[in-house]
Amino acid sequence: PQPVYLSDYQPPAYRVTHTQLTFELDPAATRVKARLLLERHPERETGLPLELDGEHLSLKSIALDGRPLEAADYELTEQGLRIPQVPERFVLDTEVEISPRDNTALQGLYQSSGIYCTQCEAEGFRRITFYPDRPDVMATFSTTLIGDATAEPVLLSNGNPVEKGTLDDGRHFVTWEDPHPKPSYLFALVAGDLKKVADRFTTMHGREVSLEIWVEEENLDKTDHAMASLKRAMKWDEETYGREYDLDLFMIVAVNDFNMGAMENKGLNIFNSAAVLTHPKTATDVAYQRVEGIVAHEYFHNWSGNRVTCRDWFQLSLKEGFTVFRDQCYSADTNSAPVKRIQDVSFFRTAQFAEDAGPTAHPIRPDHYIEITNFYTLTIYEKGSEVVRMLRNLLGWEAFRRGSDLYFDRFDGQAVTIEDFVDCMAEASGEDLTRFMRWYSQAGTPEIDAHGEYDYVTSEYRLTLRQRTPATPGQQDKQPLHIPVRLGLVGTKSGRDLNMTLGGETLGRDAVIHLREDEQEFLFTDVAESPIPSLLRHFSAPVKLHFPYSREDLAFLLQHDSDGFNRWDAGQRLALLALDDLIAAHRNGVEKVMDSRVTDAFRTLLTSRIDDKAVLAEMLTLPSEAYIAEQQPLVDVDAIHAAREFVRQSLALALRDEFLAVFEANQSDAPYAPEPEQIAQRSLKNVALSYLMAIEDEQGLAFAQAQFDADHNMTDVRHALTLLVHSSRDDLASPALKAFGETWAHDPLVMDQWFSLQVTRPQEDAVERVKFLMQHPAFSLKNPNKVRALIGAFASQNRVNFHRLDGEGYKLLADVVIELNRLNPEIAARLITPLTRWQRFDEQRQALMKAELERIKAEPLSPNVYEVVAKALA
Ligand code: DPP
Ligand code: ZN
Repeated sequence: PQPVYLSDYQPPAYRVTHTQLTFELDPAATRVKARLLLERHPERETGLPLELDGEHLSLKSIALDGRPLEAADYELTEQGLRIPQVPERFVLDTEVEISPRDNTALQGLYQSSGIYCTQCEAEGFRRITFYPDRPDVMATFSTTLIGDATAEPVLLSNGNPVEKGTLDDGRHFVTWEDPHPKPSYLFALVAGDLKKVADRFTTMHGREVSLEIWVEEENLDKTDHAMASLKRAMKWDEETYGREYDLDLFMIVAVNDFNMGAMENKGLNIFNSAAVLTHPKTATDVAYQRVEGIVAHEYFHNWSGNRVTCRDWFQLSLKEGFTVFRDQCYSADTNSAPVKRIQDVSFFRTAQFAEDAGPTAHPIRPDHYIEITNFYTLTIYEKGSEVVRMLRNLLGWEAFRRGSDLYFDRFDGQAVTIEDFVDCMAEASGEDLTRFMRWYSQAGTPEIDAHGEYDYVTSEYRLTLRQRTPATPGQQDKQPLHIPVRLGLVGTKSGRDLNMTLGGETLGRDAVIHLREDEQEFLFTDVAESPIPSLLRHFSAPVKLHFPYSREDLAFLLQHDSDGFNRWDAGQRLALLALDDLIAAHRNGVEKVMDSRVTDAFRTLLTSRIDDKAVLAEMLTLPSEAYIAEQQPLVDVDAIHAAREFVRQSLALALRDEFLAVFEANQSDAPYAPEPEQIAQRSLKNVALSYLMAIEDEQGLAFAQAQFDADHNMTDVRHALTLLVHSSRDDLASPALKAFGETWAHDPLVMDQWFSLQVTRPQEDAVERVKFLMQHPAFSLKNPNKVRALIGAFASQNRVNFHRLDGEGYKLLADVVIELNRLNPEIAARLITPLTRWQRFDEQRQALMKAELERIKAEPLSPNVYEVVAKALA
């Protein structure tokens, strides 16, 4: 397969001004009639051929300006349709046949549990009809759906329903009109036997909007939270960004088989059921928060993505980075802001840093790709969001908001580029963002080496910052970036932020300094006492920061830093230093000794009064094995696991009574609500229970069993069950697992959790358990949620077993990838990720992992899987 290059971009030769579609639905033989009004693009020359994308389509008829075309008038290829001679303006009619039932790739039109639905981003529309399937072709759409009145009582598409009726043969139809010009990737249809929950929203200018969530009948009681989240998000976007909804109807549909979390189709968002359905008995707090975030994310796309869209797929982060930033801020405003930031950064530093350090590293705006679905990545989304966040912080909220207004205003109804966005920000603020633009083109995680010196005689503090970005595939030389470093100087005597004066200018006690060159020195004068610097507060830039903190420094910051985020981070750094020693001890076969400074720090945390229980729960959580691995030059999964378990057990032994007290103080019988205070209390209680279970304390076991039996809410039940299943007490685990599996056999989303918690078990038989569970009647390789819950969770969260030295974990993953490559290439390509990180492991594992990659590469591969495997082996 050939790559596509950003530098080759040209506007399309012809654009579509209006698209009229008629679907006659049938599982194996759906007919799609398309009437396209086409005209030459004003920037392109006359006489060019018309090239339309089209895959897996069987052409039944074709006519130009009403005249049927002869076979000699056009060419059909695997990729589409070409008509050498067309007029400047014309009407093209085509009719094709497709088979939704056989579409296991879940791109284009497919059936999920009997429901017809679509997924067109990025290039799925070409599996529905012949079309210039690229985001810079924006047309109004009118869509007629014809279906069986019994099997498909509900027929939905984008926009507003304008006509409905019954045909002579008993079938019925609905016609939808979408007045907003949109690219084909935002097209959607849904048809089937669905039920709706309806509500209303009145916009800031008084538009009455009907809100509908469509689900299978048995899920009607699981939509409250999504609906409440939607209304909050609509209000938030009006208040925060001045963005108002623009149709009379907004619909969300839940489907069981979906490659992504959800999709922002105009007026008709289609969601993975996991990202919309909640009920206290079936969804955890984490799931509730995820639903809220995704509902908001897709809604926000109505402006950042739909009204203003991307010129080409290289600009994907234009809509995704900005929209992730918007949804993160929304969630921070509606829940605990510090915890939201801690969780986002914690995930980012684990997963995105790993992506940036691996063979698939790419800039936020890539310059080439083979398969665009491989680029829905943490770099495009999360790093893209971090870059927008830096812009907001550099410009200040007000100038940033002016820039955002200008952007929406100037480019409404257009398909634009990342430059267009940043130019609006520069124009609205007067800032020069030329160097800042490098964040979009340079891959890799910048590292800052910092050191500081305090001069008691002159009361000066000299801070030196040096930046470097390691080479990434295809990008050897790196330029210095503009890195905003937010900091405070914490006095070692007072424990307070000291006033900062830099170059004669008073900065205050919390400020941002700007690193633009390879190396810069910052001389702070009149520093009242010897300070410890608190750097990169709030994670002010997506970089790795190295500063030679002593453990005493970190313990001090953990207590005194005024920035909650950095207080948490000091605790993480302190734990990492202790873990380093223990990893070395494990490797060298010497006795492990717990660092008492960590124990003391935890004791202080457990006994001091911290108002935000959710933050406290995060502070009591050790860095994950994956994050610890990120810090090691060579990953030793067994040593990391052993060291982390040793710390957990040591803490539990030393602080048993304190954990017990925290657990008991935070029990509650209050009816479940996904409210921040309750969520905080539950997470703190459950963290404490995890420690008690780390030593299989009798009382801990009793609490876990009682929490499972009480069946109060899924957060507590699932946590208790996980602890039991991950313990050595099979006598307790087996009956609980069995009972849970039987109770929830009918609920696919709960069964996903049942699968995951079993395959993340650290015991040695995990590979065999995955294989065994793959035979379970509730499992299916065709359902992406099941694949993620079973194989994805095993490979990414059960590190000791995935990396088993007999290579069985790798082999299992490769077998699944090979099978999925035929069924669903997008999911197959995603699943390979853990294997692509082979360079990080010892030689024996490297050889085993590479052998599996080679075995995959020898298969006839989809472009998706080929691209990832080729990069991994390059
Ligand atoms: N549905 C995916 C998202 O919202 C792709 N646009 O991020
Ligand atoms: Zn998105």
